[in-house]
Amino acid sequence: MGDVRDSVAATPGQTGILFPKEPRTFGSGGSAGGGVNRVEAEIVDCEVEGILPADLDGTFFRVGPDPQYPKPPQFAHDIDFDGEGHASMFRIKDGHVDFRSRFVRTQRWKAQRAARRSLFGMYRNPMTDDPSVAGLSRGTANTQVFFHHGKLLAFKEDSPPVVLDPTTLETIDDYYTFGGALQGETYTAHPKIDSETGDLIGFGYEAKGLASDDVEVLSVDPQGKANWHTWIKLPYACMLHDFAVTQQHIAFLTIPLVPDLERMKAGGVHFSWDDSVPSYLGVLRRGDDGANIRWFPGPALMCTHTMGAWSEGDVIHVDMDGAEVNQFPFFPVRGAQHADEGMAPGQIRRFTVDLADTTANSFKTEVLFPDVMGVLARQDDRYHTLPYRYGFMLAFGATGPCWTMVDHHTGEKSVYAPPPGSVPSEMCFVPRSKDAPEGDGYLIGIVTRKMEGGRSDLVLVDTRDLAAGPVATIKLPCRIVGQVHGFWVPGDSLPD
Ligand code: V55
Ligand code: FE
Repeated sequence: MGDVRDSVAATPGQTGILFPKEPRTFGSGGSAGGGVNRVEAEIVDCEVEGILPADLDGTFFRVGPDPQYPKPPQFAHDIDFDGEGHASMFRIKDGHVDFRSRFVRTQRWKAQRAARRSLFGMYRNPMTDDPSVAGLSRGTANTQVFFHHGKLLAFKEDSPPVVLDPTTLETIDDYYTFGGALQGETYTAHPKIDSETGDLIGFGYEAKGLASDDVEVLSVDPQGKANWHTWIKLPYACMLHDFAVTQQHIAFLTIPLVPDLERMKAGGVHFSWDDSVPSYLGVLRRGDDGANIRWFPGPALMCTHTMGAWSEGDVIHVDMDGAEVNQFPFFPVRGAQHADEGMAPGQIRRFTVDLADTTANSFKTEVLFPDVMGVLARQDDRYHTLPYRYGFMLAFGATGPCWTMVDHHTGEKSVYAPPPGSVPSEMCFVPRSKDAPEGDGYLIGIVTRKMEGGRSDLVLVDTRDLAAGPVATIKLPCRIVGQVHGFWVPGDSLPD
């Protein structure tokens, strides 16, 4: 056992638990910094300003990274994406809102809890781990949550899902493989639910080990039973954060962020930006053998999130947010220590391929709504796989960050811009009722009040009039844990 100062302190000379103050460090600023929360909270009957729709019944689940322990000094510059998953939920029913948050009890969280210190080194770099954790899952479950076949699944794209109790957020299974159907080591944070069949279609990349170019595809039915499984080879190993599913096809757009074993051996993060590779759009017919995937090259683009996707016969359309530069500059340029300079927000990009055109040798792409700059594209989740009309984005408007809704039919857009000093997180669409038309309902999400010590509110705005501002504001007495993504589950599919 080494000197305790080597293991807990990111600040030389510090002997206890203390996160470093320096910017761009893991947990920078600690308890005062905003990026560290660590409070597992419960509030029965939150304060509500305004009127919650009386028939609104469901739970808004969300998850994000929350550092459990500071890293030792040599890893103190690790990135935020490596924080332990901390899930939270707002149960809304009969005009009442109950809030709860819990760290996900991942294998990693439990090992660190027992040791009372950080044991996992840099982001997705097992070469930097404490030898005592060899063989444990590195997954943090910090990226997204989905509810399917009665299970609340928490995702991190480097590991299999973790199952949580949808009522209490207690961890039920820290390594869920869909009953053995998932054969590889990873599962995406962005599966899709087919609105027609209820199937959950997902994939894992780097599925056969660190830096592998193998992708596993798995579809399970509404009972969680596998109904399609296949393997795909990528043109090059890379980050595949999201994908697209239509009624006929699945599609992957490669991101030029590549797993970099040299960087990992040197104790760095998992990915480097490689500007020598193009992006490829790979399209595979659903149910087909992965060997039959067709790859179409095109300009290098970094597209992180799918807004919507559909097929018309042999033509597939995929809408994603993305930019022509590295949007994650904390992943440096390959062979260099420095990041790419251009930290540009994304635009909505439509990718189109006609599979009937046997001469097609590249994907077509165009920018939609050129004046909308943003990230974290979403849609009415009931329209995954189908032609769709409305998209949502966390956009950067004239007055700062805002929620923007775009109408692909009319070309119109509408905006909810919170007051100055208020920073919205990603939003989630809530249908007004089970059978409400597409896009008719509410946007729900956290707004952080910077002038009130980072206090958090959950805001509900009506999609019929976003500019009118919140219908209801669920007011919390404190800052709550941050998030990457959130997911709405209607009450009738939740246990009582
Ligand atoms: C993303 C987030 C991640 C990650 C990879 O938003 C990609 C994109 C929170 O962790 O590991
Ligand atoms: Fe994501």
